[in-house]
Amino acid sequence: MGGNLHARALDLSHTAGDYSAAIEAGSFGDAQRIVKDSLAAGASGPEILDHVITPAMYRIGERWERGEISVADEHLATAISNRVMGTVYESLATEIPVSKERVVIAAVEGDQHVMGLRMLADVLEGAGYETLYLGETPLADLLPFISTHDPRVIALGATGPWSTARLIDTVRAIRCEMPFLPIVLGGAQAQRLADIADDYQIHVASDVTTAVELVESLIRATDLA
Ligand code: B12
Repeated sequence: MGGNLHARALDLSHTAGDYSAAIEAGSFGDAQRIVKDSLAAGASGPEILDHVITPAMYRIGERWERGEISVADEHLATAISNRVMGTVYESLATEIPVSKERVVIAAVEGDQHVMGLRMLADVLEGAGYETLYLGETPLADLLPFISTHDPRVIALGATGPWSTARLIDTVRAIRCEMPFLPIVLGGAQAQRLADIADDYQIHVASDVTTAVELVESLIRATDLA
């Protein structure tokens, strides 16, 4: 078992390398084929999202920061990954539904990094949840939206360092109006809030695989309360 897991991790790191090369070369066809092959070889959709597409996108960011690729190259790689996620979604949607509960998913105002949130929406949707995925949303609009749609969980994303204060404001605003609504946070800035998680009763997830388990356990805990 341990050996299999090790082999799988090794395979996925090779796959991530190949996938990086494909999106850096701007080839949707190659990127799509690599992901299809990996799914056919037994990788799960969430594994592809967390361990293939995500690290490849981080590499795009590093290369852009070093001036090795242009903004246009980054946009192309992002667009390819968004298209490939459609293929991953098809594999997720075949899994047996575990819940029909509603989850609202949004990026905080001023943060356009939404790919991780879309991954979360896809994986939850594939597991049978009803997801309302908004992308980046002004706080003034998010609060009434949550009140109207009454989700079981709200998931918020924040990536850029400029978003930390906004993330805290958003959490405070939600807590003020909805003291018991479970809040799940993700993205690079969310990790920085882990030490104040207890104060605001928030839950921080590092990737979509753990986020789905977290959402499930939060809903179960609310049902028991
Ligand atoms: C693509 C990209 C963009 C795109 C985003 C398009 C889109 N539709 O998302 C665009 C072009 C808009 C963009 C703009 C900018 N970007 Co940008 N961008 C990136 C890049 C290359 C990839 C982002 C991405 O999609 N990653 C893949 C996703 C899947 O990873 P992830 O978000 O971490 O998600 C995973 C987990 O964190 C988790 N997760 C994520 N969110 C959530 C939420 C919940 C609730 C849960 C449970 C889990 C979860 O699940 C995912 C799977 O494991 C990153 C590099 C990087 N390191 O990420 C830079 C990066 C984030 N950008 C950066 C910068 C500087 C900018 C700009 C300021 C550039 C500029 N000068 O204009 C602007 C800011 C725009 C704004 N106001 O937000 C910097 C941030 C610097 C820093 N110190 O952190 C980075 C790190 C690049 C770099 N290396 O310098 N960017």
